[in-house]
Amino acid sequence: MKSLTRSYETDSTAADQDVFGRIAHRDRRGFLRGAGLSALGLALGASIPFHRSMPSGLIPIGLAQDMLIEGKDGLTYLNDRPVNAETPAHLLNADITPTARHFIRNNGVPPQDVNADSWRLTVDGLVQNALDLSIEDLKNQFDVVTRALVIECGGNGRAAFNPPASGNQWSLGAVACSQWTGVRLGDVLSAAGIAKQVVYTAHEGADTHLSGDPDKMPISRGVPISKAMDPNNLIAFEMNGAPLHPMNGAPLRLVIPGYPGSASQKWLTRIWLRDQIHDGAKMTGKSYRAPRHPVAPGADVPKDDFGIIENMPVKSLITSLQTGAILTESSLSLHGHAWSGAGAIESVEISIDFGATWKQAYLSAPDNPFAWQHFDADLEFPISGYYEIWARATDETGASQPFAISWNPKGYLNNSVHRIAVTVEA
Ligand SMILES: Nc1nc2c(c(=O)[nH]1)N[C@H]1C(S)=C(S)[C@@H](COP(=O)(O)O)O[C@H]1N2
Ligand SMILES: [Mo]
Repeated sequence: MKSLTRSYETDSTAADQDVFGRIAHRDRRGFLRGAGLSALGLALGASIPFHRSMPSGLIPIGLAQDMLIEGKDGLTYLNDRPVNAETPAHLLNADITPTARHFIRNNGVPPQDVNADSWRLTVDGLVQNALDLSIEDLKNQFDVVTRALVIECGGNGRAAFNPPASGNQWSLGAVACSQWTGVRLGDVLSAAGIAKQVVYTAHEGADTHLSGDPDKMPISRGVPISKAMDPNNLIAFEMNGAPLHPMNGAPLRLVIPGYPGSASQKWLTRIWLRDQIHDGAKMTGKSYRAPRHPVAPGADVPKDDFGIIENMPVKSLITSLQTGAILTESSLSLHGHAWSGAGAIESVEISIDFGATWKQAYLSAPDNPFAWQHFDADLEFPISGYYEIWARATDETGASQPFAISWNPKGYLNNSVHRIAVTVEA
């Protein structure tokens, strides 16, 4: 937990909002009120009989160690301001990620007013007719579709970089495949009428900058117009059959699968069509950029060698057990998921002998493009001892997962082979 203590020391009201979002508030005397209280009770595993006496700015010790956000379960919190939390891989075993297990990656402070009835989305810039739509308008004027779509943060896997890269030290769990319901982004852009000069989209959300400066946005990214028109992109108002979770962009967000998660603007208020590559917050400098060619770990890469990250790489995740598992039988049924921003997964292979031999896993077809696919393998361990289970996916372009990390200065795109260590005591 990086700054829970610090933020409570400097501004406890803001800290409460960061921690609990809009679900809790302090009353005039500084006591915690509202739904946040039950979340707090939940976090501590009990109600708090003397909560009325709990002064403002006092960090409940039980919470500082295991901060919980209502509606989230089992996440590991990397930071509280902004909130960043990932899901341990072994808690991602479900084929559709439950909302409670969908990671949170915030760059700023989520908006307080997230009323779906009054929410507006503007589509403007180089369009024939600018649109100003309510969520009801979206539902009434466009096809409503449901798709299982992967969102993965560009920095997922950064914690394994050596030399380390600064930024959230994600291990493996800044990825999820929820079921999203919404309208196709391309349909809405077509309705606005795309001018022929358009090359890029620009996305804006209602969250605010950590500095409190209203003129600064925490993040505003875009995608090439050709990517924007992919029929798999959604403007989503539901996840897993319910309204979006407040931390995942309620009431409206983009879901642009295949690209880094940063393209999927949360709390979406505006899509602006531009005749140049968007230059909003975290579009410029080295944000979400990587060297166009492989570089040695620790290399100092000239600025001009960086390119904007587009498709996310092929990747697999073993989810049915975690490192440290002790197996009391010599056989094991393994389960996990595989995905790629470049297309469908063609195969997943498993090794239990440090890559000397590989066994094809059974691979499911995707529910729809950009849904993750699932693999199953029955493994047999010859004798008791220490084993590593390795998983390696290959996508339809022939791309596979490397053993070493494709090191880059900002710590993006780590898709090295997933390894789990187990001990067999059969
Ligand atoms: N408005 C807004 N949209 C945002 C962000 C943000 O901070 N603000 N973070 C982005 C990043 S970097 C990622 S990886 C995804 C994460 O989505 P999730 O928090 O729902 O998992 O949201 C993206 N959309
Ligand atoms: Mo991200």
